[in-house]
Amino acid sequence: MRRYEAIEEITKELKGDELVISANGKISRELFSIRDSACNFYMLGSMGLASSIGFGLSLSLPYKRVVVLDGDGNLLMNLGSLATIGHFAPSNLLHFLLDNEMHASTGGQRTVSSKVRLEEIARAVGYKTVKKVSSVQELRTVVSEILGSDSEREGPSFVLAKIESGEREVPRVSHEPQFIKKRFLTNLSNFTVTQLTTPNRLTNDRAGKFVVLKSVNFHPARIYLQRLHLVTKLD
Ligand SMILES: Cc1ncc(C[n+]2csc(CCOP(=O)(O)OP(=O)(O)O)c2C)c(N)n1
Ligand SMILES: [Mg+2]
Repeated sequence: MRRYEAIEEITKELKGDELVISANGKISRELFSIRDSACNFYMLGSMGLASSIGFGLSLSLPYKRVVVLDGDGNLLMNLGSLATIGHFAPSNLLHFLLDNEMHASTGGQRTVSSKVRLEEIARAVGYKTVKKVSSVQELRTVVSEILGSDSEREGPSFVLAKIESGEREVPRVSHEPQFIKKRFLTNLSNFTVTQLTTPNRLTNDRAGKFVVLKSVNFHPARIYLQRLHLVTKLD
């Protein structure tokens, strides 16, 4: 299974409103070429941070599914993020690791993931569902189990997909970083505003999310602070 096929398989199962945070390099490029969307947040340059950003989003937006498309080089650069995710264990976070045991995007320099059992680390730190797959068929089964509409699996989930080397010629992400951020945040605000049931605290057009969260029984002050933090981080 190649990276492109793995991303195709994962995105096929998405309903369309999940937030997808993709690691930098070819992972983002291939996602962009398979399915560009306002729900995608592409890392451009900032290696290692897809899991941290996905984690922050999953905590701040517990009613949203957050999908992280990570690479072995990316995850190894920010391994502490696994422990943080395992500890806080957001049930709406799905973490896919596209593991080709190398930094393929920059020429194939080896990483240590051929020896280091990253799925065992994920299990040890507290991910609730951990799977390892190495074929398209296996990935398809696991993806429908954890992403499918009748899925009752509790996250965070970690799926390590072993992939072969081999690149498709895909264009670079042609959006500017500012555009990616703005489109992503605007889409989130639109989504939450349409989901409002009791807009009692809607003080300005950026306040939508904590109103929604209040209506699903999360402490509004806590969520509001997390949300401000998120906006600050992305600004
Ligand atoms: C701090 C930092 N170091 C190096 C790079 C260059 N770089 C971009 S993508 C990448 C490799 C990513 O590897 P991996 O996550 O395994 O994804 P793959 O390319 O194998 O799909 C590297 C080294 C960078 N962007 N930032
Ligand atoms: Mg890699």
